[in-house]
Amino acid sequence: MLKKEVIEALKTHPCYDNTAHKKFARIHLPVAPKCNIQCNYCNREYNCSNESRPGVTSKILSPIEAVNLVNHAKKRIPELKVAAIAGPGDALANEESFETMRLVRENSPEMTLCLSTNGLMLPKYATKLSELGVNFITVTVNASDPLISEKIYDYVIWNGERLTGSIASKRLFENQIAGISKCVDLGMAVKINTVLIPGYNDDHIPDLVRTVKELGAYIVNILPFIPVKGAKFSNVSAPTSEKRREIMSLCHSDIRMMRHCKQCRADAIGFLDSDRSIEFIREKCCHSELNLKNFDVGCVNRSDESRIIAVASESNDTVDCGFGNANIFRIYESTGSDVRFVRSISVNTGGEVYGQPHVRHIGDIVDRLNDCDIIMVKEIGLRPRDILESRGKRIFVTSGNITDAIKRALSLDNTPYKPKSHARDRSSEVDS
Ligand code: CLF
Ligand code: SF4
Repeated sequence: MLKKEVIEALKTHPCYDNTAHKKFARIHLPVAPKCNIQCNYCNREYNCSNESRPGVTSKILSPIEAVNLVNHAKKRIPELKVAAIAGPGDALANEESFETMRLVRENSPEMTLCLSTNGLMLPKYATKLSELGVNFITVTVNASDPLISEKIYDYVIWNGERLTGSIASKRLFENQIAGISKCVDLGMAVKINTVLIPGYNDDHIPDLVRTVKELGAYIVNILPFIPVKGAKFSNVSAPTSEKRREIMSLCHSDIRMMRHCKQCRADAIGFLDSDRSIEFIREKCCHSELNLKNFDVGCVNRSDESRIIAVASESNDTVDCGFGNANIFRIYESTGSDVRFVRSISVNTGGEVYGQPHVRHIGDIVDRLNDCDIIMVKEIGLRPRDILESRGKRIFVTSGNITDAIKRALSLDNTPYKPKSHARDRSSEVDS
C-alpha cells in the first residue's frame, strides 16, 4: 500500500499523474554519469546540447552544485515540485545520487524526490532510498523473457564481473523483480518504463505489463525506442505511433498508463512540455555563470572572500593523509582570519592501492572535491595534482594542525576567487 505522503505527492507529480504535468514542474539533477549495464539502444557519448532524449546532459553536477541549482530553479519556477535523478547513467551506480537526495531533502523538504534506475542495484538500495525520502522510483524493464532481453542488453556488471547473454539478462530481471517488490512493500510509488523496440519486445510487452502489475507497480510508461548514432541498435527503426498506441491499448485495462512522457534529458528543468534547462545549465555553464559562489545549501554559505578547503585528515585536527589514501576529507570554509568546519566527505578507498580500481578511486575523489578551491594534503602524486590544478584548484602539501595550516595557506593565496567550469573531464583520467 502506498504511504500516506506518497498518495498526497502523487497529485503534484508531473509524470505519475495524467493531469499534474500541466500545473507542476520537475528538475532533473545530472549527478550520475556511470552505468552498470549496457543497453544496446544507449549511447551516452553522443551529447548534443540541442538533443532531447534520456541519457543526454550538457554537464555533470556535483551534489552541492545540484542543490544550488534546485534553489536557483525554485526561485524562477514556483511550480517546481519534483527533484529527480534520471541519469545520464544509472542513478544507483553513482554514490553521488544518495548525497544529492540527502542534501535536497535537507535543504528543500517540500520537494518530492524521484529517481530512475535500471533496477540492478534496487534490492540493495530500496530501503536506503526510502529512508532518504525518495518515494518515487522508475525502473526501466524491457523484457521478462531472458531470450528477448539477452538481445537488448550487451552486458551487466555484477559484483565486479561482466555478465553477458542469458546469465546477464536473468541477473538483471531477478534484481528488477526483487527491487520493485521491495519498493512496493516500503509504500513507494513504482513506475515501469519499457522501451518499445520493434522486432525485439513489441509482442512481449502485454505479458511484461501483467507481470509488473502483479508485482504492485503503480503505472507503466511505454516509450518509443529512439535510434541513436553509435549505439548497437542505431539501425533499428523507431516504432510508429500507431504501433505504440496499439500496444498501449492492449495494456491499459491491466494498469494505469502514462501517455504524456516527453523522453526528457538527464538535465531537463521545468514543465514536461517546455524544457527550460537552457536557462539554467546549458547557457549558464557555457558562460561560467552558474552561481557556484553563493551556495544556498544549509551547510555552505560562502562570501566572495571565503575559500572552501578540503583537508585530508584521519585524526580530525591534523593534516595527516595523502590524497590517494585518505578515507575522509574534512571541508572547511575560511576567509583567512576565521576557519569554519562545514562537513566531511567520505571516500572509501576500497582497499585497492594499485591498478585501474585505484585510478578510478582517484578520479572519483577529484570529482567529489569539485566545489573546493583548495586541497590540503600530506602528499599527492603528480597526475592528480595536474588534474586538480587544471580544474583551478590550489594544492597545499603540508602537515600539522588544520586551523593553523589553513590560515597559513590563505595568507599565501592571493589569487582572486574565480569560479571555474566544473564539468567532468574524462579525457584525462588520473592515476596516482
Ligand atoms: Fe524525471 Fe522520470 Fe521522475 Fe518524471 S521524467 S525521473 S518520473 S521526474 Fe517523466 Fe521525463 Fe518521461 Fe521520465 S516525462 S522521461 S517519465
Ligand atoms: Fe544507458 Fe540507462 Fe541502459 Fe545504462 S541503463 S546503458 S544509462 S539506457
